[in-house]
Amino acid sequence: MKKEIEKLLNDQVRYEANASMHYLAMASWADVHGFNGVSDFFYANSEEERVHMIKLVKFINERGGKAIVPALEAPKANFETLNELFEEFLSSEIYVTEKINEIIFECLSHKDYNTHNFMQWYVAEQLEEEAQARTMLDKLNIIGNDKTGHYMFDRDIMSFKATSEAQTPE
Ligand code: OFO
Repeated sequence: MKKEIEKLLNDQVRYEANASMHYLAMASWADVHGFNGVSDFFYANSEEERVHMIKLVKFINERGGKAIVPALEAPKANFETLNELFEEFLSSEIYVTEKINEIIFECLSHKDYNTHNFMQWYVAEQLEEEAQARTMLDKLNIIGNDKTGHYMFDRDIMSFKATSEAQTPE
């Protein structure tokens, strides 16, 4: 594996690890504020990001590179509103998508078609996650400051997730 690609993949390990910790902090905030559905949603997302990170670590090592387990900064722990939480979720996903696109670009310019192929899974995953974050933020924007609306959003969030997954084209 080319050193440039190995470096980008190791950077990606850090972004996935950061997303995992970021979502863990969001889950914990929701947990202590009584939003149990939102908290379950972010605990599950934190776990998913950890899986994405491990997949990259294994790939780098299998291809003769050396995966680096990164040191991380503490994630933001306090949020004012559910909207703020989901705005951060969407911007985190948009950021990760940009980073994945950079890897795809470099894979093509270095003719690394194996890594390009491997990264297609991440491209599809980002499409789904960004769409999901947008749907949830749209719902919260409709709800505004209505407490009953927040209660119902929290109750229904896992079914939104299931629905958006079912709607994702193969
Ligand atoms: Fe790793 O899937 Fe989004 O960030």
